[in-house]
This record gives sequence, structure tokens and C-alpha cells, in this order.
Amino acid sequence: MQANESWGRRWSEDSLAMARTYMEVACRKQSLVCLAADRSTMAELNQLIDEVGPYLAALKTHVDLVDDWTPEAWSAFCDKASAADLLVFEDRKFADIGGISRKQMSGIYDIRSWADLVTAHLISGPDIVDGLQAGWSDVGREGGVLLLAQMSSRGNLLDPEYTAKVVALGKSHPGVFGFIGNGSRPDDLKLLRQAVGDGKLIWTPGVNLAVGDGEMGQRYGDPREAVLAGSDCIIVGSGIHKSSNPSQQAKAYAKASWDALLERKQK
Ligand code: 5BU
Repeated sequence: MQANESWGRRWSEDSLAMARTYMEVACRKQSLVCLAADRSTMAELNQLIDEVGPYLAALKTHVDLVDDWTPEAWSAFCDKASAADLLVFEDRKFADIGGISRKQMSGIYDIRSWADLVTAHLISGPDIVDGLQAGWSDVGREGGVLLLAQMSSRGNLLDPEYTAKVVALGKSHPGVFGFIGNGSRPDDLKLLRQAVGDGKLIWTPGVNLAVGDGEMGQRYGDPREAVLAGSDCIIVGSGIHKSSNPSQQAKAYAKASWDALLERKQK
């Protein structure tokens, strides 16, 4: 199925190249799943791509939690992700002023050279998006910024007033790929989608086929409900990588998310 058919208004109203790239990958893979690859060795990370790569559209990393990280091993891992037709998303949650965020895209990890997407808080103001975009431009690459409009963890301080400000500033910014919404609360997500409109994507952590409370204040909602409420990508970590059968689980999340997209399209 063509991306414009599956994604409807989201496809026609979104203009960021990276957003369309994602929508196309999701169609090829028939999956709206981004795996939160929260593993701390390179061997485990590579094994995840081998096991579940076919069922994912993107891979979310926390590069700073890998114990045996080397530039060479990371570069090979990113090549492997690319060969598996996956976008690479570093969930760095940048929060500094624009100029420093630009520099933080380089440094030892050199995130600008391999990440297609990064997360950022908007607490320091909208220049952070320009800083991150400048980081990618510095190495001749393009990428997209996901702004944290909501979070999935209990007690977080991103209240509705703050969310509204992030959406207002982010929705017309050309460097913004989309927003992080709370996958554990479909009602909150519906409100976020109303505020965002169709011109930007919403990606949601806090999703698990086993709905309820997770570790240390994490909360989980159902994948289908999240997509029907307006999520364009479900970010799933332990639901896949801690399962006794990761590939079977990844397949189940892919099916739930893709079926929900097709169901949403009918509405
Ligand atoms: P889990 O194992 O499915 O709970 O993993 C969730 C991942 O999503 C983990 O990598 C977090 O850093 C990430 N996350 C989140 O859980 N909640 C949020 O609000 C944001 C990111 Br933003």
C-alpha cells in the first residue's frame, strides 16, 4: 500500500522530508513500532536488530548507556540498522541553549553523524531546534527533532499548559519532526492530537500489550488505543526486549499498530 493511502492527511499535510521517510518505512515494514533498544552491550544491541529488525520501523537508542561503546562498533551497528531499513533515533532529550545543543550533537558520540531523529525538551526556548538542525547541517545531513510535549512517567511536570506552549511553538517550526506524547493515556493523547493537527507526527512511549504500571513510575497503555487516539509510532522497550520470545512479541506489536493505522484511516 502506498504511503499516501495509509497515512491520509498526515501524509499530505506534513512537509518535513524525514517525516515522509518514516511514513514510507512504516508502510514497507507494515509496522509503527520503534524499539527502545535499552541494552548495555554492543553484542546485545546487534542481536536485537537480528531478532526483531524485520518488525520495526525505527530503533531508539540511548548511546550513553552502552558499556563497551566504541566509534567503530557503533558505526557498524548503525550500518546494520540501515540495512534493516530502520530509522535511528537517539533519545538524548537535549535541553540546553541552541548553541550548546549544536555542539552536543558532536563530541565523542557525534550524534549528528548517525541519528535521523533526536528528542528535545523545549524548556530553554525554540532556539534549541535551530541548534540541533545546525548540528546536522554541519555534517551535511538532515534530521528531525521530536519535542517532548508529554511524558509517560508518573508525576512528570509537563502539565497541560506547558504541553500547549510546546505544541504552539513546535507545530509551525520546519525543523520539528513531531512530538512525544504519552502512550499510556489515550485521552491525553487525543487532546494532544487535536492541538497538533495533522501536520506533525506524534510518537508515544509508555506502550505495552500488558497495560498497567511498569518499573519506577513508568505507566503503560495499549498499542491499538494509542494509535487510534492519534499516535503515529509506538515506542516499545521492555515489552519486546525483555520478552522470552522477542521476535514473536515484536510481530504482535507490529500487527497491532499497523491494523490500528488502517482502522484509523477508515474513520
Ligand atoms: P519501556 O521498556 O517500554 O518502558 O521503555 C520506554 C523507553 O521510552 C525508554 O527508553 C525511555 O527512555 C523512553 N521514554 C519513556 O519511557 N517515557 C517518556 O516519556 C519518554 C521516553 Br520522552
